[in-house]
Amino acid sequence: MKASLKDSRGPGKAIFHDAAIWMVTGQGYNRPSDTPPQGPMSVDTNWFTEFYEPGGSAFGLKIKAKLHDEQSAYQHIEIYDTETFGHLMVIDGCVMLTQRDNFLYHEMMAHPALFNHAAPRRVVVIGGGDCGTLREVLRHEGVQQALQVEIDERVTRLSERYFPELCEANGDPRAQLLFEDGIAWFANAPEASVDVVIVDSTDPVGPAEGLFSEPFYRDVHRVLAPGGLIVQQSESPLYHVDLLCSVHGALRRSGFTEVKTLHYPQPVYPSGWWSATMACKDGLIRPMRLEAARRPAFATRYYSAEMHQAAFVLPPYLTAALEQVTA
Ligand code: AG3
Repeated sequence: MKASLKDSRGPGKAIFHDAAIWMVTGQGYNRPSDTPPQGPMSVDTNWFTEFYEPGGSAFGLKIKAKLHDEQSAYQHIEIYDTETFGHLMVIDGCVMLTQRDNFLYHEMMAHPALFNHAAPRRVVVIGGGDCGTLREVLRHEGVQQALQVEIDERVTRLSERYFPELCEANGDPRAQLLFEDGIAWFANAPEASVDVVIVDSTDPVGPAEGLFSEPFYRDVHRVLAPGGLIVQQSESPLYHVDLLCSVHGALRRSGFTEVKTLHYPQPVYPSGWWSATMACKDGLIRPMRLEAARRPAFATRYYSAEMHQAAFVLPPYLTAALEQVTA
């Protein structure tokens, strides 16, 4: 099956409703094209809702206050305080993370790849400007260098202010924060110099689109050392099967020898169910380091060796779709 990354996606629009509710709608991935709401929002009537138009669904959070609103050089960033999910970061109308549930995503973006790799020492996170993935990576004692390459410094600066717990490891001497384009960074990085690459991006539109493409994957393949792994956030296993198939095909065509998708809940994203796709530079994805995964030297809330194993078990419809993918 051949699927285009651009299938049925178009610009969305921001709508003001009763001056209290901001809705973002779109034909595909949502992109606001209107002015964001101004001024304080009143308690009780305010909700932030991300409408996912192609799925005919939405997820909303009751808002206590809007804490920040800015147009950075790359995107529109908003921070809200919610009634029940703590702080919420929204980029271009799409929910990025909340304080309450980001552990699901961040633990599953970091720990499966790091426990599937034989000895991860050099890790690069692309995107991930909120630093939540970086924090999980740095929990692994064997990691010697963790580099985060985020295009938009403002995301990190706002995370330091509104999600300080995610940035608590940023001062770790093994951590390095670069603010530049991850695609360009990989194009220039030396061959065989990285063990694990984690792509913690926004949806595959706008600045992140190139992170779901073959030229980028070919560079990642070259930069990974033998035994190296890439893991990429790969959207909803319910809504984005075409994208998942496309990512599998593109990774295989770029030289990756085994590609596997894992899944986990993420209530604040479209459909509430999310995925990451992992691929290895050579050979097969090796089984996880079971003893280490069973007794990690750090606390986790969602990740466990059993959840890791379970996350790779796919429902039959998804297995069937991915089996159709030809490299
Ligand atoms: N990465 C964003 C995943 C995409 C969410 N999509 C959406 N809400 N439409 C999150 C960054 C967390 N480190």
